[in-house]
Amino acid sequence: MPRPPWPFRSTVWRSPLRGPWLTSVFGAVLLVGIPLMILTGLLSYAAYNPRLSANDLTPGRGLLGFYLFDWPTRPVWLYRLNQGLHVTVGIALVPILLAKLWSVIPKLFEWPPVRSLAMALERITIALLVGGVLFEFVTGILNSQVFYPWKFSFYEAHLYGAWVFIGAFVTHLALKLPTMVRSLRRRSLRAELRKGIADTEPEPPDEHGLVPERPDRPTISRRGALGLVAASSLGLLGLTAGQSIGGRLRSLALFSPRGGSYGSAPNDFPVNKTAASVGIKAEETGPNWRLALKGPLGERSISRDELMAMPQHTYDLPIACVEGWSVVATWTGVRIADLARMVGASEADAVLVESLEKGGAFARASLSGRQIRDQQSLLALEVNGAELSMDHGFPARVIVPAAPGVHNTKWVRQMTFMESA
Ligand SMILES: Nc1nc2c(c(=O)[nH]1)N[C@H]1C(S)=C(S)[C@@H](COP(=O)(O)O)O[C@H]1N2
Ligand SMILES: [Mo]
Repeated sequence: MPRPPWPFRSTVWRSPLRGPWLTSVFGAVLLVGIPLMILTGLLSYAAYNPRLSANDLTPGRGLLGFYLFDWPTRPVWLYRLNQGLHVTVGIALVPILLAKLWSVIPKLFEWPPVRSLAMALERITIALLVGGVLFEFVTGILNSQVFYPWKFSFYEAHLYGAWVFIGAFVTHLALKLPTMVRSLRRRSLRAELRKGIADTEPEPPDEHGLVPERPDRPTISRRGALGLVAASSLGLLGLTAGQSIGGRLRSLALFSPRGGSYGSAPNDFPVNKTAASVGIKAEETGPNWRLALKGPLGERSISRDELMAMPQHTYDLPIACVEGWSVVATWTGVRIADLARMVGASEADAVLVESLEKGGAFARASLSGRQIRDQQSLLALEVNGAELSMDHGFPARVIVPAAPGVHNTKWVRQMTFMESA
């Protein structure tokens, strides 16, 4: 038989650390982490209430929306927790994922690539698994960094990619779980963590081809390798979590693109899209601004002074962005339910909220009947005891408990209440 090309030679991959036990240790961590990613990811999608037309960014989702439900408004920190976990844990899983891939490199370069039908099926699963996980992590992380170098819609691609990955993940789990449990039983983690480099022996030869035929001498102990991966993961966690937890930790969130300053004190918290960047002009938000309300009783046009004269309510509510950052602020304004009543829409199932912003994916959003009727759902006029700043949505912006940040439309121009969406 001719010699296989370079990466496919079994003599290329010679780390004495590789073996089913090490792979299974990383696998066990991912077995906790990946299902958490899947769960919070699917919940995040449901939180968008994509059954309301203005929110549907995946027109072709078909059966993938089978589990969608009416996203609740309590507890108010629900989306904040969900998305904080999704993004923070996702970033912290990167070193573990890379270590796991490193540990199985010889399997990815088997030669000949396909020997039987069973092997062909296994390799297709692996291709979807590895391709899927890399696609999901790369698109997710770039999105959390507010960086969109591609032409496709993140929202659609991340959802479709997730389902491809979920299918491959479940298959992989069913095939490998017994091996994982067996391999973990063979060696004690505690004993391994006591061994230095001098005692680091290769694992016994295995039928999976992870242990090299001719192992090199170790350049790091297994303990050292596990420690390096764990420290990288915890380091990333520490440098990310502050963007969702807030307080003093926020200044540690070096991986958050939403650091820095956003105006003077009460309004100094992260901004998604400044007024200037979306072309909001001062004359549109000045004394001539009117809020248009539409409902079964017809149309009303309301000035800001008239809104200020209505009963005002104040609640502490988070803005929680899909990118993972969140911040709790004290919002004051009129209840959306009170606005609904003014146009005879107390029973509305949905409201379409439109911004002064022209075009742009976030210029409009729908809220559900439950969100309209929640007494903490506000059209806010003030934040933290001060007038809303231009960047936070002056003259008026939506704030709804437990909703994704993107549904808290800023610079509101018009609200259309509908009996049936
Ligand atoms: N009109 C309009 N409203 C908007 C946005 C926008 O770009 N345009 N961004 C949304 C997103 S994605 C988030 S996370 C919140 C952020 O609110 P903030 O900028 O006041 O912190 O506003 C939401 N409302
Ligand atoms: Mo957002």
